[in-house]
Parts: sequence; C-alpha cells; structure tokens
Amino acid sequence: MEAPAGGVDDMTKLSYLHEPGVLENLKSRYELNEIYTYTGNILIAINPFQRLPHIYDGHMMQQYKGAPFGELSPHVFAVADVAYRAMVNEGKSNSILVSGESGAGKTETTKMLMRYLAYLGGRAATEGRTVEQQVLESNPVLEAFGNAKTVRNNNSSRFGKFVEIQFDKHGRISGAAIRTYLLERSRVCQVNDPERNYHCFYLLCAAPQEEIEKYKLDHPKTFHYLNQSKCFELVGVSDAHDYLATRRAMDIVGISAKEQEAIFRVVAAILHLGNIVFTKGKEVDSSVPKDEKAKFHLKTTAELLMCDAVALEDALCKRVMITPEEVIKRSLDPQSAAISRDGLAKTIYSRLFDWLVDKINNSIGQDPTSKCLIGVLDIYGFESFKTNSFEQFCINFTNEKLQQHFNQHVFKMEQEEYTKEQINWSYIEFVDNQDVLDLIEKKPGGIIALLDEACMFPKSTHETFSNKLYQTFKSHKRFIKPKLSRTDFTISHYAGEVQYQSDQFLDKNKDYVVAEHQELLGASKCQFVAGLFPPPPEETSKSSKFSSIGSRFKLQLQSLMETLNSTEPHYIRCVKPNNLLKPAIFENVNIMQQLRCGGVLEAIRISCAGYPTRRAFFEFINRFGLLAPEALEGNYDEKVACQRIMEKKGLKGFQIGKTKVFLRAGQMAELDARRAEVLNNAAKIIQRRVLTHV
Ligand code: AOV
Ligand code: MG
Repeated sequence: MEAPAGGVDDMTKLSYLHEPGVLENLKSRYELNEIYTYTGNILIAINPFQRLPHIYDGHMMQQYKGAPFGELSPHVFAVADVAYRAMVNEGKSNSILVSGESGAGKTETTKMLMRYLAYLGGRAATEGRTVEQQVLESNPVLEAFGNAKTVRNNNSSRFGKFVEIQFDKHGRISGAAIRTYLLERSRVCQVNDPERNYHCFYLLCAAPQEEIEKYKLDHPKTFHYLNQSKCFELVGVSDAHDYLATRRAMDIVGISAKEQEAIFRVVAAILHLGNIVFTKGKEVDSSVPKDEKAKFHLKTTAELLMCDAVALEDALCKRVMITPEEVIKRSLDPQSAAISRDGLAKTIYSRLFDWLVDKINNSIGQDPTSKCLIGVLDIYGFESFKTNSFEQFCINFTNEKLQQHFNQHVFKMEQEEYTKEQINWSYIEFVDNQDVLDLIEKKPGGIIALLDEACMFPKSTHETFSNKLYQTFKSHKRFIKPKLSRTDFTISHYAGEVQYQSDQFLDKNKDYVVAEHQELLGASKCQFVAGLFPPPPEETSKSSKFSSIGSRFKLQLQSLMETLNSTEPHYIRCVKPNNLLKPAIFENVNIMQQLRCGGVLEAIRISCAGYPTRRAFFEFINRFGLLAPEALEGNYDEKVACQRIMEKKGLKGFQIGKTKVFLRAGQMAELDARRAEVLNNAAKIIQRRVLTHV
C-alpha cells in the first residue's frame, strides 16, 4: 500500500515502517512545505531554508493555543503548548530539547518556541519593557556576540544555551535565567576561509560614520583578526542594519547607553590589538612593534581600553619571572609575543561575553518564588570538519550527552516501566552510547582526565598525550588510531566518526589568565574594562586545585543533565535536508543518516509497538468510571474495573499492568471523546429539567 499523497502527519500512522517509507513520507510532506512531522510525541523539523509565509504569525499562535495535541498540523507551537499546559495543570517543570546537526535549524526553532511561550505567558501590553520582551530580545544580543558564519551554517551558534523561563502561579512569565556553555574562544583570533569571526566585529565596522571615526575603524579587510578569511559579507544580511538592531535589542534587555559604548569600544580594541605585529627587538629574543602602523594600533588599543600604552607593550612582549633571589623581566620573541597578544584578545572577548550573559540575567531578573519553569535547550550541533580541535571535541561530547538523555527517556525508561509493570513486551534494541561517554569522561582514565593529567606535567606535549591515548584505548571499540597520523585520534561518535587533531588540546584545555594581562586591565581607567578583570581570588596556599576547561565543561554538562532529569522532556529533532543550505533540495542519504543517528527510527518503532499513555488505576477510574458505572458497584477490584471499562468501549490492544493501565496511541483521545459525550448528555438532561421547572 502506498502512503497517502502528501504523507501522514504522524509516522506512527504509517502502514509500513521501514526506512524508505519513513523517508518517502518526509519527502512528500517537504515538497508541500510541510516541514513538521510527528513521531508520536517527538517533533521532526526539516529546515526549509526559506521563510515560509504565515506559519509563525499571530493567527497561527492563536490557533494552537489550547488545541489538543495532534488535532492541528504538527508544529513547534503545538510542542510548546503541550509543555505549557502540562506545567500549568500538573505544576511540574518541563523542558524542550532541540537537537540536530549544525545548520539543522535548532536556533530558529528555539526562537519560535520562546516567542510562543512569551505569547502564552505574556501580560497584556503594559508600559515599558516586559520580562517576555527582554527574554526574546536577549536572542539577537547573544547571537551578535556568540554566532558566526561557519562552512555549515551562516549563523552558527558557537556557544550552548539553556534558557529557563520561570512562571508564576497564574502561568505568567515572571523571570528567566540564561545559562551558556563554552564559547568557542579560538575564533576571535583565528578564522578559516570561508568562515567569519563573530558577527559583532563586522556589525561594528558597518556602524554609523561617527562611531567608525571614534574607534578609528576601517573595512574588515584591514584587520588581521578578520582578513584571514576572504569572507566579509553574508548574502542577504546587512551588517549596518543589524548593528542598529543589536543596539536596540541591547536597550530592551537593559544595557545602558554608557555600557553599550564601552562594549563596542572593547570590540574595537580587540580589532586593533590583532593588528599589533611584532618584529625582533635589539636584545636577543626580544620583540617590539614592527613599524609605525603597529605602533598606531598599539596606541589605539591602549586608548580604547584606557590603559597605559607602555604597560600594554610590556604586557605583550615581556614576562615577569619570580625567582627566590629576584624578580626579573624576561623578553618574549616575536612569535611568543603574538601568542601573548592572541591570548589577551581571547580572554577579553570571553569575559565580555560572560558579562553580557550576567547583565541580561540580572536585568531580566529571577523569580525566586517560581515553582515551575520551562527550559529550552539550544546547543551547538554535532560537528565534523576537515580539522577538528578541542572545541569540536567538547561540542560533540555535549551531543553525546544529549543523545544519551534522549535514549534514556525514550527507550530505557519506557522499557523499564513495562518491565516493572510486568506487561507483555518484546524488548527493542537501541544503540547505547554509554561506551563513548565512558571513553570521554570516565574518571579516572577517560580522555578528559588524561588531558588534565598531561596539562599538569610541564614536560607533556601533544605527542606524549596522543601516545598515552593510543596505549590506553588500544582496544576500545569507539577509539581509533588513524593510520597516517602520529598525533591524531578518531572517536566513533553516535553520529559518525570524527578525527581530532591533538596539537592544540593541551593549550586550549588550560584555564588561566596571564598575570601581566590581568594586572594591566584590572588597572584600566575604564570602569567597565576593569570590571571584566576583577582581582583573582587569593590562592588558598598550594592546595588550590588545577582547573581545566574540559573538566569544568564536564561539570557544567552534569549539572545541566540533572536539571533536565528533574523536568518532563519534550524532543524536537531538527534535520538538515542538504549541505548547500538551499530550499527544496531533499538529499535522501544525508537525511536517512541523520534519522538513523538520532534514533528517530527506533523511536517510531517503539511508539507504534508501545503504550504512549498510561494512568494509575485510581486515576483512570476517577476519570473514566462514568463510562461504565456498573463496573464500580459494591466492593470492586480496581484492576478488573479498569479492564471492564476498556472492554465495554470496545478498545483492544491495551494492557493492564500491576498498578497502571497502558493505552495504545490514540486510545486516550477516544476515551476522552466518549467521556465528553456522557457529560454533555448529562448536562442536556439537567438543562431540560431546569427548563421544565420554569
Ligand atoms: P542550528 O542552530 O541548528 O545550527 P539555525 O537554527 O541557525 O541552525 O538554522 C540555520 C539556518 O537555516 C537559519 O539561519 C535559517 O536561514 C534557516 N532556517 C532554519 N530553520 C528555519 C525555519 N523554520 N524557517 C526558515 N528558515 C530556517 V549550529 O547553531 O550551527 O548547530 O552551532
Ligand atoms: Mg544554533
């Protein structure tokens, strides 16, 4: 049998459940611009790569508000609506997890979810800025500073984000908290062609003339941090327009004009900093700014950061060595000075980004009395480039974690529940990725632990680190030593193999700020800049623990998982239909691979074979007892009563467990409809009686 023309809106309705059938269904829907399809409770979203008319407008939001799930066409709004109703009715926190590879549409989907939640939980237009407006406008601000063009996505998120929207007891938005995860720092000073640096740099270069003059800016091609790639402009994007839009969004989230001036002054300073080129100085192994141009940029950087120019030069070109006898200043050679400069740029930028997140959180405000929240997770998607470094390692680690959460929820928990309730059930196999997670994060002995170890030994190099990995994971199923390399390593991720280059792993894992840089900017005459460099906490003797980016990130992820585990999750799986980022191209093999990796096919199988709704006996009887009052006469047995209610209504295929009734897909809706009928008739009878009395 053929699937109906135009496809079915829920894959669990497909008559034949095999890969070609699933793919064909998605394809015929995509051709009609039906980008959303359900798989039971999971929403699959295929990136349209074009603005589809009306699908996110106010009228649409109105329609989805309160509509029973599954009644209207599949949509992100429907998922948000379910989460919101569940939160309001059951007083339980919910979360919506959006996943998919880079460019699949996670960030766009997240923004639609947030818009819809703001619509549901917003107040009638009041004076001034509302919490929900601030929540929405935090997006363009964070995107300007945390997104960039990559080869996979013109607006790729280079940080992870978990937005917790808090609601009061009336279901109105009362606060929000934004948590961010590991911004890609290396991009600030190293950009591969044809990618771009963070958007904010280009926005600022397209600012009104007055600002260009004030910050002594020029075309992006004149700045080393931007001209390593030949891509300066994005098709369909006006940096000048986006600059003004970002400033307006900053107004709304509560960043003052003075703060905005300081923020962009710092952004400009980073551009000038990157242009300070060094050459050999008079002494051996020393360095000085190369020429008049370099001196100009040094002077400008110092002016913009409001610090002393000589001190800046010293902080870049010299290191203080403290020996038991004396304190000496050692010079750095030009190459080391350039590394020092780039380190400073990365530190300033990441502190600036953290400042923005803190500021937004403070200005939106938290509601300490809120008991329910809806969390929306938008993390960087799985990445595999030609060269993959520590950043890709962390990004893909995150995706493994999320994949496991999905597996656990959809498969493990489901099946454990069936086993616990002792209902007949044949176990469905799924690909467990616990072994990849062990490889990465196991303590002791995982890759992160070995990396930390390597970072603590002064003599380690990336060669010794790689060798240690090769020895330790010689026979690990998920670890491969590539034949043609002596320092690369490959991990067999749930979404495919990725070959990592280990050469910068040690450096990128070390979490420290050069003391000279700290001192220089902590003393800035600009309060804002000095505020980015608060004095470091006093080292508590020698016991102070070594801190690494990898370990810290691992802890952050752990805490995220704990938060997620305390919520009722909803999943949206974004799919990227082609690598050309163009509309109307549906690449079968590519899409199949994403569905396979994401566990979508198993999820379809489990939903079809399984029992998506379940109710404790007493709950079930409370709700549906009126469908078979005779079953509840006298001293009845709950289990038998449930069975009789179901049988009376002619329902088949359900199961009665030890404490719960397990319903097949659609049966709950059927029962609800019958119940509504009964209630309706009863109401009519009462009405008639009332009328005859009059
Ligand atoms: P991502 O968040 O999943 O990638 P985005 O949400 O940034 O991907 O989507 C990439 C691009 O696809 C967007 O810039 C839009 O041009 C387009 N797009 C996505 N969803 C839609 C939609 N519903 N309607 C119209 N266009 C859409 V990454 O952040 O790289 O993993 O780290
Ligand atoms: Mg994104």
